[in-house]
Amino acid sequence: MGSTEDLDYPQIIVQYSNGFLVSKVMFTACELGVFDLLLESGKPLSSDAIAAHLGANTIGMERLLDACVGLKLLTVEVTQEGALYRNTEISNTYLTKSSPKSQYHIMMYYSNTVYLCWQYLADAVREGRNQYERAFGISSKDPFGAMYRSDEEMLKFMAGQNSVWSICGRDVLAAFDLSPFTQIYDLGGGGGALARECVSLYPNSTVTIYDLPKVVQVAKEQFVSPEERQIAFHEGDFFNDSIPEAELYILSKILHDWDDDKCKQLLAKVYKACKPGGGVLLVESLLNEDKSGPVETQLYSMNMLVQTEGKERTAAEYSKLLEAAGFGVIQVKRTGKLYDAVLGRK
Ligand code: ASE
Repeated sequence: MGSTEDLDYPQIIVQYSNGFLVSKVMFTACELGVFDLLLESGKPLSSDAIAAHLGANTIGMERLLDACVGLKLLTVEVTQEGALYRNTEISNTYLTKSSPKSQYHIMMYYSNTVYLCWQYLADAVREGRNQYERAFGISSKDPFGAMYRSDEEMLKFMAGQNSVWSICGRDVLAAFDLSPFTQIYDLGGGGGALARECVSLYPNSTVTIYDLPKVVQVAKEQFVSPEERQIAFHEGDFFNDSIPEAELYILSKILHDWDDDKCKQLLAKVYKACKPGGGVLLVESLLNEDKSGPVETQLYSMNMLVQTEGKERTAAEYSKLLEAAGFGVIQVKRTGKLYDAVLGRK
């Protein structure tokens, strides 16, 4: 590239046009287990060996591997026995299933669920609403009813959301000193990865994951072990059921699912339940005040349009919602990562 852009070959247009091809190559290599196999094998492998191990076609696999080399997700070394492929450090860390920082599950959710909704992005923009009816033939009235349309879908979503906290959880929880709060509720805490980060960072805290009964059931079965004594559960629907008293409520990627009215309704309930001196921590990806970026957040906001009833907001917009519910002394911390933190006090 460079400052003198060739107008007959506009880099930005080519790059953006190919963006979905790039995503799908990475998602597919993950899904087929390419990175897992190369990690486990401990030595570089030929495309034929990889294809044989993964039960894939040799021609297809060689092409996928070469594209991964182009994307710098693999490296290739040409030897007398032919080309041998190995993972990069980034692939070992983020693209293998077993890594503590694995992003595998969120990629599977993007590739197999989010991707299908994005087929109808133009319809979403025309209509201003999510696209579950077109994508899956199910009612879009209740977005979480649609997102949790099967146990399998719910599990994929929970695992996907969990993987984000393995790389961003610490930053959002360390944005403020939360050590004065020991009794914490994580509303919509799902698979519990953020709760786990919280009790590890604040050893005197207990975190109760408040979520729908079927979410809590799966969280107990698959994500949180009974040995994790500082993590508890509460089954309920936070719009329709009562919210117990606590010192701190975490709403992590909750408000972005809902319109302003629903957000105000929920925050008013949280304010009522909150102990005096307590607070609410919003964990969200913040838009710039003029909405000029960050581009990741703008794209997530498009995703909220196709998948939910919500949107990504600016710090001022979250502050207004908090103030409307009664919260004062609102502090905003941008982490420089995907998710930021906003703290309101009662
Ligand atoms: C939600 C978060 C997500 C609801 C639906 C979702 C994510 C994907 N689908 O609360 C994670 C954030 N990623 C994107 C692309 O928005």
